[in-house]
Amino acid sequence: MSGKTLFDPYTLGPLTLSNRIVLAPLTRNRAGAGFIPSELAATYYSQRASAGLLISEATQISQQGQGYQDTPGIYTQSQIDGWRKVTDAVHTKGGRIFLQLWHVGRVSHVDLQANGAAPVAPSAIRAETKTFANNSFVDVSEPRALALDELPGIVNDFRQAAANAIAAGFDGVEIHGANGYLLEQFIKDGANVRTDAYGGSIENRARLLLEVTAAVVAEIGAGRTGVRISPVSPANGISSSDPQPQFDYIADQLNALGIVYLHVVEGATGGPRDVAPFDYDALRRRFKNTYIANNGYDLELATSRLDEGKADLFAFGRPFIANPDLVERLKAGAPLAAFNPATLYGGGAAGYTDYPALAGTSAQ
Ligand code: 8OZ
Repeated sequence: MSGKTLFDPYTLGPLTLSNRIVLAPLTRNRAGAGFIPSELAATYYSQRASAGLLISEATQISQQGQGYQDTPGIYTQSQIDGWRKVTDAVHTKGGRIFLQLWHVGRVSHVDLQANGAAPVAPSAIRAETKTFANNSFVDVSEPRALALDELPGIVNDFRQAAANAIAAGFDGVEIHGANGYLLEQFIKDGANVRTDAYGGSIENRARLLLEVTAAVVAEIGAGRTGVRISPVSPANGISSSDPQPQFDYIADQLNALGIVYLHVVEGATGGPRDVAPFDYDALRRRFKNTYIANNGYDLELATSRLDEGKADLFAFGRPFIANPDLVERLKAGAPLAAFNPATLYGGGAAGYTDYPALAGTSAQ
């Protein structure tokens, strides 16, 4: 027994977190015109501010990086101003919040792209997945392969978005390298058949993620930069023939860049943890800074993994939707409310900001 509990403070780079429970990024599709976070977003995040760290919903770094209807961006001044209301509300409650930086790559639809252009990808291979556009679920569009000379522009969009996040008052950023989106499309050979310096070998396929991470670190500092990965998740029609050596290499390289945390979706995103063999403990040992574990955790599993030293922080996603005071409920052994799937994506306050806290807790 280590004696540590989930409810003890934790030092994350320059920040002191009040506990080891993290709000996982959750897409809620409630941004307003101009892809600006809604006024309700400030309420939603501040209701959950008793988590040690909040990670925002995935937020596109450019119009090209958008793949779903009504998701927020971080590439215009109005979006920065909208997010400022969120960060102020969270900080007023004593919370800490990172922004998740997102480029969907091929998981998009021509109706979400400028002038109806094709979405971009490492290779012109359409994903077997659907997205939500024009108020309905639709197949994603056929992508076009990015030219080599377009990649510096994407790295720069991530860098600028990180600067914008700091301007909006975020405590740091998380680079979305998971769930079948652009950076993972480069990493995994099911989506990347390039023959240039960004395809083929493990090193080449990791290159874009590592260049993006280095650019973000140079812009805002390693102590404010985290990365999320999902080594064996099949999310959004992605596949990999060699996840263990691929992600062992990535963990080593991210370690060398000095980033503050590695956030790992263990298993299939939102699904079974044992979807494919993978040695997460090996990643944890290679990466020397904070390891955030995610996917299907409950208090019992998180407590035992903490006790075994297998992770430092634990990200809870779905349990936070209907339990804004999840930290207090877990601590008290109180029952957890179930969320309504019908109000998960899109809409207004219903199913977003109207889940009550238990009487007497800080999330009220
Ligand atoms: C659910 C619906 C839309 C997007 C992810 C950003 O899986 C997402 C997402 C989740 O990382």
